[in-house]
Amino acid sequence: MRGRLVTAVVVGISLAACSPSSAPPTGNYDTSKMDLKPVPAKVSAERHTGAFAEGAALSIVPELKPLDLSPVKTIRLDTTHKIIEIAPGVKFSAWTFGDHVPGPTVRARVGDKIKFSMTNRSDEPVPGVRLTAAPMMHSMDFHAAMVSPQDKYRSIAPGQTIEFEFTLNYPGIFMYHCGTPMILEHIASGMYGAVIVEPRNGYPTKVDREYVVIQSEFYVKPDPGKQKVDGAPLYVLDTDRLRAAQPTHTVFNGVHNGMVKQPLAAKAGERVRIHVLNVGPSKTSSFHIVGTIFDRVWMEGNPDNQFRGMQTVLLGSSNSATVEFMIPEDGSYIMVDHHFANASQGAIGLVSTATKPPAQELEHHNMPASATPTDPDAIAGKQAFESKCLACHSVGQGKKLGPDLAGVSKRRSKDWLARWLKEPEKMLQTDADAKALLKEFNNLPMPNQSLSDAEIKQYQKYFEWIDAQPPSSH
Ligand code: HEC
Ligand SMILES: [Cu+2]
Repeated sequence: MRGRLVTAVVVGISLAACSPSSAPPTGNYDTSKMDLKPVPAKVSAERHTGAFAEGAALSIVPELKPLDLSPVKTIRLDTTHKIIEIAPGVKFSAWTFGDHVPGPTVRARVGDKIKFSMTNRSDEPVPGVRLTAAPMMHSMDFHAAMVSPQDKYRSIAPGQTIEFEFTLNYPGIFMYHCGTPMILEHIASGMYGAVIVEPRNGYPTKVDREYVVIQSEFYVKPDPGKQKVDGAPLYVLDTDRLRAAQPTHTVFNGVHNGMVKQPLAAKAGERVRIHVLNVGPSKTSSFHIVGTIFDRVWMEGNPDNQFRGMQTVLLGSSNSATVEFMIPEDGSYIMVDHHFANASQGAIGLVSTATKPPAQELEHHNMPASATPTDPDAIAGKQAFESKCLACHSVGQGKKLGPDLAGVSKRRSKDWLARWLKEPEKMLQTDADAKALLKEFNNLPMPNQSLSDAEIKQYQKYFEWIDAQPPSSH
């Protein structure tokens, strides 16, 4: 997908010394040398009309461009209201920075100055679907900055522009987000991103690949006003679920199972660095990668906060970590929030050595378009399967994270399947066939899908219908 990415700056002495305890600190923590005298912000009625995101230091997740060496980084992130697809068929009325969710990643290093500007363009139609939420006030809060929030992070009205600048004093991965009340609603609507600040002299290690993974929650419900997008229901923020901290989707980089469909590429023997930010707004992340161990973990993205040999990193809301690990052999290494209730809501992705992503055809129906069940239960089962199960299963296209389910109604009894769908975790403890399956699938337990008996019946009807099709159709 792209050339090898090698961190350009390597400090000879810290490499030679190798152990962080004998290496000089990578941050310069002398506060007398920090910029603690920012200039006042400027708010104007000038409306910017060009691109919604501008600046050489920006990249779109999961990509991370190499460091732009200029000491002053001019960036623009305008706010928009637009409809984004957070899961197959779930079109959500979002609020954005730079017209992306998550917003573009800023990459810079300690000592750099960020010259930031933002026009509130929430009143403009954006390309694509024109049906968007009402315009409103927005603001920008950079965790990477040390400035007066009342001055720099103030809310601006649609059509207004705010400009301010700040110097990066500490290395790390810092969240940015909208700080306009209700902040919870602005974050849950999509207004967040990351600033990655390298140590002044670069990182102490070299890597072959570098990526950004941002975890966040969505809380959505079908629009009570019954608005539609391309014939499908429009989804809007569910403020009851939001306040109860009960997300409907927990995702990496803005899309349910997004990096299962498009895995992060790597090769056997390579060293990979991932900058992980947990946005929340309300859940923790237990970030884990099945099949490898984090050689180094830099909490909050600062190499001075180093752990070695970790299996999982616990990140509260707005916490971050840079993780580095080796890819031991060919395979698909599964990134999950090891709090599996979150993983089953979509916080799953792959780092894969397969040139052809294993799950490329996810969007497409597995059966010819003409083959559609007629039984209402089987139809409901098919639809539910396509939105909830396709991330891990195919029908007739081979293994993914879980088995190919073609033939499953023949190789398992009705009763076995019903018990499995109801309580896979219990079956994995008690049933020999389930245990064997778990072993075959890299000890990744299928998360309990919290299915009702009625839903289980629908899946079973769908599986039975598949297995009744003539073999040529799948
Ligand atoms: C996060 C990935 C994941 C999701 C999502 C998932 N499964 Fe699974 N499933 C697995 C894995 C992995 C196995 C293999 C057993 C194990 O390792 O626990 C499995 C096993 C199964 C089996 C047994 C297959 C066999 O050959 O006996 C069935 C049936 C099944 N899943 C159905 C479903 C259905 C229906 C859904 C959607 C409601 C679903 N799964 C969602 C990962 C998943
Ligand atoms: Cu906002």
